[in-house]
Amino acid sequence: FTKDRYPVKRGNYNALNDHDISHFESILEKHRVLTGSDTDMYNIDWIKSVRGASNVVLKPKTTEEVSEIVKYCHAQKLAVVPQGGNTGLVGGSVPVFDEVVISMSLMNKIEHIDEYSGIVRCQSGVVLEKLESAVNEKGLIVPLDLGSKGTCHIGGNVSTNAGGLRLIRYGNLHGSVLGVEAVLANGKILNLMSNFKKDNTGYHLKHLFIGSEGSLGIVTKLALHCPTAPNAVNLAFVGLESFQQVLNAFLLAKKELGEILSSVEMIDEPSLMASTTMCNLQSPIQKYPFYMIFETSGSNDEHDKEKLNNFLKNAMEKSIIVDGVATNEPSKMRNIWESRERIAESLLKMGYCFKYDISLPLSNFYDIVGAVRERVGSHAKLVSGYGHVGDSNMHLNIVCEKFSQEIYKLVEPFVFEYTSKLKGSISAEHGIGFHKPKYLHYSKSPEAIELMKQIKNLMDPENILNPYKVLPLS
Ligand code: FAD
Ligand code: S2G
Ligand code: ZN
Repeated sequence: FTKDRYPVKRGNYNALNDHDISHFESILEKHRVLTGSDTDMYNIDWIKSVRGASNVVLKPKTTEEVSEIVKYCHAQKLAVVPQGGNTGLVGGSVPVFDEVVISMSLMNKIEHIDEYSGIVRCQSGVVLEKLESAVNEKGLIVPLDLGSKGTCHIGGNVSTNAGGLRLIRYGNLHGSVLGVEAVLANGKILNLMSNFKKDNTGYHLKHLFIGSEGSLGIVTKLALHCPTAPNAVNLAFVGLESFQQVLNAFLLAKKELGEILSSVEMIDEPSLMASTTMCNLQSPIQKYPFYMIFETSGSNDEHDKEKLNNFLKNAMEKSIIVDGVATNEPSKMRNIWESRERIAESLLKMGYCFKYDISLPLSNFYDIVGAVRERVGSHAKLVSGYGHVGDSNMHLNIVCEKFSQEIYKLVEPFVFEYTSKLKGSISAEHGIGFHKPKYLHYSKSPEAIELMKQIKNLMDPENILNPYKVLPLS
C-alpha cells in the first residue's frame, strides 16, 4: 500500500535475480538468506505504515560478511536497507520497494565489558535489554532506556540517536558512543572504534553514523560508555490539575531532587487511559488531567527516599500536585513504568496512529494537543499528548479507526508548521525515516540540507544505502 498512499517513484536500481541470490548464499549459509514469505515480517514497520516488497533478507554474523554483501550490492546497483529490531516509528527500517534487507539480528555478540572504565564493545545487533542485563552483571547500566528495549538493537538506537526515558540524566548517544565500526556504501570497513572517552585526532567522524538512520553506512560494532549502576532507584507518580502545574512540578523537582533526578515523564489522561485499559494495568492514582513520573537514581537509598518524600510534601503543600505516590518496590515501579512505556502499543491497538515526535518550548508544550483536538474533532477517536517533558519532547498521537487522507491532510503539514513557528524540531528523537524528508525544511535551513546532500553524495554516490529516507528527493 506504500505506493498508493505516498507518491514515491522507484529509483533506477537493478532488480534482484537468481544469480544475486546464489551469490548471497555463497557469502552466507543458505538459511541466512531468506526469500518468499520468510521476508514478510521484515517488509512491514512496527506501526504498519509502510509495507515494502523486498524479495530477500540477509542475516550476516560478521562485519566481513556485511562488507562482502554491500560490496556486491554496490557493484550490482542493488539498493539495501539495514534493519535492526524494526521498532523504528518513521518508516525508516523497511524497504519502500524491493530493496535488499540486511538484518543485523545475528550480529549480537558482546565482545568486552570493562567494569573499571564502563566501556562496552559489542556488535550492533545486540538487543538493548540483553545489553542491559549483561552490563548489569558488571555493576553498569546502559545510558538509555526505551519502551522498545525488548526488541530494538543498540545499533538501531545509535542509527536513530534514540533518546528515551533517561536522556535527562545520561545525555544522548552522541556523548556516550565512543567509537563505531561501519561498512560504507562501497563495502569498505571503516574502523572508528575507541576504548577511550578522549580522542581529539582529526574530524569526529563517528558522529556521521549516529542518527543518520542507515543512510551513510551500516554500523557493525560500537564502543559505548556505560555509567555505574545506581545503588538506589526511587519513583514518584503524581496527579496534577493543569499543564502549568506540570511545569511548576518540573521546576521544583530540579531544585529539590537535582543531581539524583534520572527521569521526568508526563502523561495526559487519555494516554494513561489507553495504556491502563488496553494493557490491563492498575494506576496507583486516578482521574487527573495530567500525571508525571519522577525517577531518582542515587547512591544512598535513605537519603534519596527522604529527598523524594520532601519533594512530594512540598509539592502538595504548594498545591502543585493534587495526589502522588512514592515507591522503590521493584514490582510497583515496574507497573508505573509499564503504564508509561506501553502507551505506544496501546494506542496502536486502538486504531491507526498519526504519530508526531516533536521538540517544543515548555511554555507552550501542551497547547498543540488542544489545537489538534479542535482541528480533527470527532474524526479522531483520541488525541493524546505524553512524553519526555524533561527534554521538551512531546509525543502527540492522533488515533482514528483507520488511515484516512482526510485526517492526514488535517494534521500535516499543520503540526510541522505549528512546531516550526515555535522553532521546535519536527523530529525530537525518532528520526526522519520515510515519513518526514519532505518536512525536513521545517527544522533545517536550505544550506544545512544542501550540505547533508553533499555528504550523502560523497559517502554514497550510488545512493544504495536506505534510499527514499532522511533526505528530501528534490
Ligand atoms: P530499526 O527500527 O530496525 O531501524 C531504525 C533505523 O536505523 C532505520 O533507518 C534502519 O535502516 C537504521 N538501522 C538499524 N540498524 C542499523 C545499523 N546497524 N546500521 C545502520 N543503520 C541501521 N525511540 C526513541 O528515541 N525514544 C523512545 O522513548 C522510544 N520509545 C519507543 C517505544 C516503543 C514501544 C516503540 C515501538 C518504539 C520506540 N522508539 C523510541 C522508536 C525505536 O525503538 C527507536 O527508534 C530505536 O532506536 C530503533 O531501534 P531498532 O533496532 O528497532 O531499529
Ligand atoms: C515513547 C514511543 C512512540 C510514540 O514512548 O517515548 O518514543 O510516539 C515514544 O508513541
Ligand atoms: Zn519517546
